[in-house]
Amino acid sequence: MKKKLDYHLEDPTWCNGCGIYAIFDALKSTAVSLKIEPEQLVIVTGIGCHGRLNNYFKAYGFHSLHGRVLPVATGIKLSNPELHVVAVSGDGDAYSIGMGHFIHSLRRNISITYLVVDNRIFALTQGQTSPTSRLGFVSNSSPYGSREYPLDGPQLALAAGGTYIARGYSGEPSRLAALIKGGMSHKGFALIDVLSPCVTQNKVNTYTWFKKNIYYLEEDSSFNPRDKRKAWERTSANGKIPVGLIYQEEKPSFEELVLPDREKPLVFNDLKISIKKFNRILEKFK
Ligand SMILES: Cc1ncc(C[n+]2csc(CCOP(=O)(O)OP(=O)(O)O)c2C)c(N)n1
Ligand code: SF4
Repeated sequence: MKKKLDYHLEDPTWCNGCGIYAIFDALKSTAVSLKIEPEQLVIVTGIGCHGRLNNYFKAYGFHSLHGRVLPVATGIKLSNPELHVVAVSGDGDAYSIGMGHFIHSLRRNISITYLVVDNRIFALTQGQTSPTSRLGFVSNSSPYGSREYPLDGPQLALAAGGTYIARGYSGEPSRLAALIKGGMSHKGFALIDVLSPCVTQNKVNTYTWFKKNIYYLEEDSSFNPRDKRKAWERTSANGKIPVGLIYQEEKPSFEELVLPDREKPLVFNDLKISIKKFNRILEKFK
């Protein structure tokens, strides 16, 4: 009898109502529908509330440094391209300290699924303005209202050569799961920026606010996610926020371009090292 796929490790402890629960569940249901065994999946997280996601998920996990999710995920993917690598960041982690890695991962088109938990605030550190907070947003770090214009992750991804660009909403878990599934099945870098209410620190961008301020691209027959110009228009327009698949194209992935030049990915190499030699190396680090 075939065993049931089970990714449950521990019950999460995010605040009741936190949008990250929906992302966690959507990732689990995607892994089930793609029939991914826990040992075939690696989840790399940054530092923030989102960073606890891999603590609760039965798969390989790497809780990395703030803003350094993508270099770690890149190393894992190149060492063993057979693994599914999912990277998870907050909007601070991805679009502030981790911005350089974000842009370079996009242009390289490495096959990593990148989930950005976009709650428009630095949540774990108790509520500071983030790169996606709106102009005038009042927080602990901007008590008189933010004087910085926000950035748009999907729009930046489009400009940087992204090949799968989507925006999800954690208030719509089944649509979110479909976007994650599309990203995990895509060859190349997949960004899913997820609008995700932080019910404790952000009292502006609530579920009610998002419901009023988003629309679904799949309900608009004039939109085609293969049309880059249309995708640019939608991500740069003022007004309601587009949710859904924004853009997709096919292009060779980084691992396809890089690995045929080497003998084999690292993980498949037989290290052929004797215990004696191994101990001699260890001695050097004492
Ligand atoms: C190098 C470094 N700088 C700053 C911090 C402090 N810090 C921890 S979490 C965090 C921001 C978290 O915000 P975000 O990435 O949006 O994640 P969230 O908590 O909202 O999920 C910061 C600045 C850190 N841990 N490491
Ligand atoms: S502080 Fe915000 S982001 Fe963090 S667990 Fe609570 S609701 Fe979620």
